[in-house]
Parts: sequence; C-alpha cells; structure tokens
Amino acid sequence: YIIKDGISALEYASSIVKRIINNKNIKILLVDDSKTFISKAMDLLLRYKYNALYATDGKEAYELLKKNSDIKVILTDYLMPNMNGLELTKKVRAEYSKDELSIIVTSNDKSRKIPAKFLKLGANDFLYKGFSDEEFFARINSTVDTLELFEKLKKKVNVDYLTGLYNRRYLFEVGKKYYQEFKKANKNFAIAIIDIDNFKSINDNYGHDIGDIAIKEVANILNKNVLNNRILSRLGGEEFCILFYNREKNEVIKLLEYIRISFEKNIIKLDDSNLSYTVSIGCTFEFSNNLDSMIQLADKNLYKAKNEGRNKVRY
Ligand code: GH3
Ligand code: MG
Ligand code: MG
Ligand code: MG
Repeated sequence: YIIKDGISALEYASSIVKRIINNKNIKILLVDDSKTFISKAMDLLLRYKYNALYATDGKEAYELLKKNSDIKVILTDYLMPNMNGLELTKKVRAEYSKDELSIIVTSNDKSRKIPAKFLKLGANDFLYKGFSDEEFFARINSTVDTLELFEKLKKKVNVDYLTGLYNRRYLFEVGKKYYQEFKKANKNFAIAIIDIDNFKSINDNYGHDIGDIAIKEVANILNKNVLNNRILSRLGGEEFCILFYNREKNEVIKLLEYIRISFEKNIIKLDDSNLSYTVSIGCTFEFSNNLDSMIQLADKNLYKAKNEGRNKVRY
C-alpha cells in the first residue's frame, strides 16, 4: 500500500486495525450462483474479518435475510436462477431502506444499461466483475462507512444535546406507536410531565450556565430512578416527560412521589454556593384521542400542582 502524504504509516495501520475490529459486527450476505465467485469473495471478506454468509440465488438470499435481522450489506449477482438480482433488490427495497441495509450489485454482464437499472431500484452501488481486491474493499468499506454515518445521525436527531435524554421529536414519533399499541390492547400506560419550580429565578440569580446545570441534574435524577419500561425525554426548557408502559398505576404514583422527594433533598454543590430546587409533576393514566391530547391532560395536572403551591405530584 502507498501511504498518502499527511497520513503516517501508524495512522494508516490504526485505521485498518479499527476497521478489522469493527468488521466482526458487520454481517454481509453474499449472493451468487457461481461457486467460484462465492469462494473468492468469501475469502476476501474474511481477510478483512467481515462476518459473511452466502446464498446461491435470490430466493435463498431473501430467506436468509428474514432469519438474520442483523445483515447490513447484501452483495448480489445479477443473473441467477429462481430469483435474480433485480428481483431481489426490488423485494428487499420494499421492506428495507437504503440507510439501514446496503445492496451492492456485481455482474459479468457488460451492458452499460445494467448499473442504472439497479441504482434506480435502490441499489447502493454497482461493481463490474473482474474488480481488483482493492476496489472490492474500497466499495464495501465505503458502504459500511455510510451505514454507520446514518446510524450516528439517527441517534443525534433523537437525542437532546444538553441532557442526553430523548428529545421531543423522538417522544412524539416513537411514543405515538406505543400509545396506539397500548391503547388498542388496553394495557397500562401513563404520561408524566416534570417541570422545575421557579426555574426563572435560578437563571436570574445564578446565570444561564448554572440553569443548564440544574436542567442536566434533572436528567441524572430521572435516569437513576426511572429504570424500566419508560421513555425519558426533554420536552424543552425545564420541562421533561416520562412515558410509562406496562407499569402499575400505584407503582408509578409511588415512583413519582419518590422523584419529587429526591429533588427536594438534592443539593447541587457549586463553586461557592449550593443550589437546590423542587419540581412539580403532572401525570395522567387515561387514554385520550391521541398522544398529544394525553400529554395535554398531564399538563393540566401539572398546572394543578403549580397552583396548589408547587413541589407536588398531581394526577
Ligand atoms: P414555574 O414554577 O411556574 O414553572 O416557573 P418557572 O420560572 O420555572 O417557569 P417559566 O416557564 O416562567 O420559566 C422557564 C424559563 O426557562 C424561561 C427560560 O428563559 C428558561 N429556559 C428555557 N430553556 C432553557 C435552557 O436550555 N437553559 C436555561 N438555563 N434556561 C432555559
Ligand atoms: Mg450469475
Ligand atoms: Mg418551571
Ligand atoms: Mg415550564
């Protein structure tokens, strides 16, 4: 290998080692009716420690995909018996998006029309057979990089930057699914909203940075105390939401009361002073028209808690 300017041999070697360690977790499905091609490509994939398996036609490949939900890349031939690469691509794309499962097509067919056909159907890349080992790895590694980039981005769009809790977007998107499922089955489901009392005065007296510390402390306390069957999210500002599923009403009420007391007792040590604050909590156990209106019911109870003097749980 030629080491490019600016990249030391050590950096280059460490990027390869990183890749190889990571590749154990990347499952690649190889699909080809040629045994010679399969054995050559399997050899190459194993050289980079990819976790590879193979099928000899599209139909078998589809069945393997259904049994192995962790397949990340399909490397498929075009012409095969039973189900060819085009049909396989179409079938897979009806269920899996480009950013969760990558399809790379390889073919001996030198017709210039084939790659466009595949790319239009949702293949991620196309590789004419006769490729060099280097091109093979470059294509596979690049498709794996893209998948990982998407995964990272997906995590970022769902997470609140300040607290690391889920954000409002995630709560509404995923919470909606839980809401529908649990309403339909009439199973235990609850929404709680937690709001810091007199937060404005924390900002006014200590400054915005300390206000942020107070907000992060809410995330710590909720993370520590609300362990299972929940979605913890920051709705915005100093307001948080807990969606509980499959949790007994009495157990949730006890837990919320415990959380309220945890804040009451908690003291945040600052450089030259201490900070403490309370929270008010509004909760509802009643299904409503939809998740939004259920959250509004919890919000009403939050206002009750505020009106009745703050530092209270109302449901
Ligand atoms: P109440 O007890 O009725 O809830 O009173 P409050 O002062 O907590 O409520 P209010 O809604 O009046 O004030 C919320 C404040 O939160 C206003 C806004 O400036 C501040 N805020 C919103 N987002 C952030 C943030 O990310 N960081 C900080 N430090 N402050 C924020
Ligand atoms: Mg073939
Ligand atoms: Mg508040
Ligand atoms: Mg508020």
